[in-house]
Amino acid sequence: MIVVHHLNESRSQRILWMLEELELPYEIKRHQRDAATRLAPPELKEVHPLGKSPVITDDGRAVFESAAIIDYLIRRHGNGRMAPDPKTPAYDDYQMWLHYAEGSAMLPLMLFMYVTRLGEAGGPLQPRIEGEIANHLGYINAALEGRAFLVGDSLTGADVQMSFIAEVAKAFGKLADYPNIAGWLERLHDRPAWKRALEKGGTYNLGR
Ligand SMILES: N[C@@H](CCC(=O)N[C@@H](CS)C(=O)NCC(=O)O)C(=O)O
Repeated sequence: MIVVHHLNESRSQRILWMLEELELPYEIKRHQRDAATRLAPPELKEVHPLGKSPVITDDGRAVFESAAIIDYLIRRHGNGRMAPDPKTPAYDDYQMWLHYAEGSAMLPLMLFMYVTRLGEAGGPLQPRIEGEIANHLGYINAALEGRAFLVGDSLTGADVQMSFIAEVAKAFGKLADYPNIAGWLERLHDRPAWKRALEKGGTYNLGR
């Protein structure tokens, strides 16, 4: 049985969504952020030493890091669904999106969150951070021009992985100039599997 270690209001929401899209049986083990620090509780380190979420267990081992989990679920349990054929250029695109989300696009958004907490002291860093956010959101917005999904004509793990970038950007009020991202996110939110995952995951207020 696949077990998802789900931290409230976190990246593990996209793993619940992924599992709902694949209609796989799974269990949720819930972990609660510390109300003051927003950090994960120490017991998550018993699942994997980093103590981060998402982490899943399956077949007696832990798999961590969102993109690796998405890739694992699709390869091991997808039966050909939600990823292009590995021999096609579409698969290369799919892999690039999987890596790009946390490898590049998330960084300026995280920096924005932390530097904003510094108040005035963080001011000198903000123009550079805003410039990078615009660079990444502009790129994603252009990639979605005239497209329903990031790769091909149907939902893939790339959309699931990249959705969190859009979630965070929206929570930080950064989507006004990026209508393709905003529309794509809205369509993802309309999917029955998304709604089921949200119901199972509980509160999902990002940006705090
Ligand atoms: N790049 C990792 C990030 C994992 C991560 O930082 N998760 C956050 C939740 S969104 C976390 O566990 N935060 C609590 C903490 O750091 O204690 C992934 O995508 O899995």
